[in-house]
Amino acid sequence: MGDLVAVFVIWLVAGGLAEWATVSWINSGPWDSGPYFYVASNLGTVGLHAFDFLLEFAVAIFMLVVVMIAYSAVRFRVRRGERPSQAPSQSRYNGTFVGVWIVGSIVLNLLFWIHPTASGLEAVYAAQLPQNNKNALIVDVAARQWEWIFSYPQYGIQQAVNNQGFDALWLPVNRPVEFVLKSYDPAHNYENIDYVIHSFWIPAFGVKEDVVPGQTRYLYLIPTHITSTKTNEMVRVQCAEVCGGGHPYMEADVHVVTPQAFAAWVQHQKHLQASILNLEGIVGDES
Ligand SMILES: [Cu+2]
Repeated sequence: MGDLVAVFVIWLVAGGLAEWATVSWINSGPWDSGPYFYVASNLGTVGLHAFDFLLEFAVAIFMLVVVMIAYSAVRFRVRRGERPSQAPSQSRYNGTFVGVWIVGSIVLNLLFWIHPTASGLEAVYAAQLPQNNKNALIVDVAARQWEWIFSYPQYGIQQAVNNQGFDALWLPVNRPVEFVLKSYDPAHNYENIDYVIHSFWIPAFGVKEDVVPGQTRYLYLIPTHITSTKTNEMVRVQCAEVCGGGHPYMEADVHVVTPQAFAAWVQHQKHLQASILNLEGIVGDES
């Protein structure tokens, strides 16, 4: 009995210290550090909280195992020169302990199924309901071999590009976004072309959705922090389904900016688009 109390007290102290270190790590510095990866959306935050919660439990259980092993190794060891009959009794099994451990594990797993598993899924499903994404910014995403093309139908932008002409995804912070995902090639309307499956993945947003030929898929999320690919590589669109030779390079920069900066960017895109259409002679010269 004395040994059980001793193990419990040591576990309280050592486990408390480990827990304190873990929580400090989780909460260290700004939102983008800590044990989990870079998170910048409402969906990513669900995963972040699940990870933090499970880590705090895992640390406590890990410390219990470490304390039990260390205590037993020291307290019940056979000393030098001691005959086994003089040493503390050695046993291989303890039925009560095994029973308690199994029941405890089952109870913990059931609790983890409720939280963070079911509660997290509930949060993710709720985040996908259109009524929870009022005034959403619509971004049409065309996945082709090997490029992501972003159109903003509400703003008349056909293909958003940066100043170097590469596709770029710009989003205002804290406004819901509705991605409309399709796999097709708006630039080359070949007949009999075999379009392939791509996967729309933005690591920092905690989402990945397959883009399947012939299907239109919808994905809602809310960017929660002003950031960009330059700040952290996790903030980028990356194809996550092997789709041919250019698959690893099928990426696009992402910029999450203030509403004001987004409005300015929209004007810039419209201007860019008008000058490109002019160059191509698609829009007649008014002069
Ligand atoms: Cu792809």
